[in-house]
Amino acid sequence: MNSRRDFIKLAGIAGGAVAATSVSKVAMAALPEPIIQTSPDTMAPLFPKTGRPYNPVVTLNGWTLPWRMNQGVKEFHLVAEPVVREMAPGMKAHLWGYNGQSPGPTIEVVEGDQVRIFVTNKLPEQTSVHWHGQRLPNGMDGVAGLNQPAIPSGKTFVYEFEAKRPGTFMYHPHADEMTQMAMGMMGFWVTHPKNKHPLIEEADRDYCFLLNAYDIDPGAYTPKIMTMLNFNLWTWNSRVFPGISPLVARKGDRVRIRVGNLTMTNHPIHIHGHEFEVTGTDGGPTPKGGRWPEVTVDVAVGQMRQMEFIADAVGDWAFHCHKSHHTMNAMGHDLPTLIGVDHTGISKKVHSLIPDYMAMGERGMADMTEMDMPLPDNTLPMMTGDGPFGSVEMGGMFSVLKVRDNQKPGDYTDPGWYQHPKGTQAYEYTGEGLPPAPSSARSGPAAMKAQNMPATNIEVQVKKPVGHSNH
Ligand SMILES: [Cu+2]
Repeated sequence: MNSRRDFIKLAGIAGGAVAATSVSKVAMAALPEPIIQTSPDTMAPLFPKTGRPYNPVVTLNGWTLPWRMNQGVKEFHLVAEPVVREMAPGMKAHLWGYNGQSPGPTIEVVEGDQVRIFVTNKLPEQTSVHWHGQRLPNGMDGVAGLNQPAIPSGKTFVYEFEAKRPGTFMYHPHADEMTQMAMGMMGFWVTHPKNKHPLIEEADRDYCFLLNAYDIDPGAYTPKIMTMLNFNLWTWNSRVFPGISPLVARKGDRVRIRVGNLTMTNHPIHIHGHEFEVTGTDGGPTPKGGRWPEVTVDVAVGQMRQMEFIADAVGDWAFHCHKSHHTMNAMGHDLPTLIGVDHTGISKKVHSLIPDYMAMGERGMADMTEMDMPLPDNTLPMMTGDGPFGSVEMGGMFSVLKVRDNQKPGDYTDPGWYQHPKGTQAYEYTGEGLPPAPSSARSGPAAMKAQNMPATNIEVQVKKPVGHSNH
């Protein structure tokens, strides 16, 4: 939780005039000085100094954009620009984003706020910003060519509208969208309710992040923008495990987690140790009759979901996408399955030709975490993460919900590993007298008689075509 300097810089100018390039169509306003954030840390929530009060959100490995109040209008300044994003310690990506980071900063406002957003384009190509889920005048909707001319390189456009409904939203370009979203241009938007809302509870902890994905070859820095499905970095706010901050809560807290999906596939987001309800989407708060307990919610492309639960179970609980390939980093997909294949001798022979050769996956892939495999510069191990009991064997879209009795309200710092009370942890059995473990190898009943059955069971050896793309 550092790098608050830029916030202070803004506090110093709030309410005062700033000498900057003027925007002809907004006569009363000089541009608010852009605030840039270069740290990938999770920043402390930004409590509003002006306007209506609310309990702010915490953007996972991100931050909230400060504003200035100008005659009752909240003014923000977004700068679309190339950025360097650390995806996890050891790997940096050259992305496009806003104000120094990908994703861009979270914009937080209150229902009924009049909002003015200056968007300066420092990209090498034109852009625009679409305000996903907002009710606004058609000309503010941001679809280049349809609602407005695209913002040329080097120019600043102004968007202005009232934040009409409370809820969970996002923003992203609607100009050369495929390229610009593959490069990381997106951000979160939260509109808090103006008054006590019958369908919106007050949360003690309110987290938000976007699901995104990149295809960056090991050793490279720039995403391959033509990739449609076969991404190799499945990210939350352009971070992969173990670079994703834990979600911290005090026992008994009401926790809200807001998630939006801007990848090219769905993500079943799964929590351990708790059940949540989906209390809202980008369409608004979910009516009470449409809520039920879940431990996994599928977030489809272009959707947003708000999960809510009482963090009543202390511990370190995994929180992740349930697609097992999405909790891996930088993996190649073109490897054959080698479980059960005996490599004895082969490795040695190949090794004499290729010194770095390693046979992988003979017993599964967990060996990967123990291999001292030489990695190219600027990539991450496929599965990693040192937990208190060894490697967590994860990557990608994975984090930990840390619930503690003594976590102070408003404290988002990592409390370290959970200390299990004696007798509450799985352990190795070394005693005698195991209960019987019957196993079934019988064939099941058949609905119909099969024709041309082989005389005896044969083991089927399937050679799959290389490369799969249907995640
Ligand atoms: Cu996923």
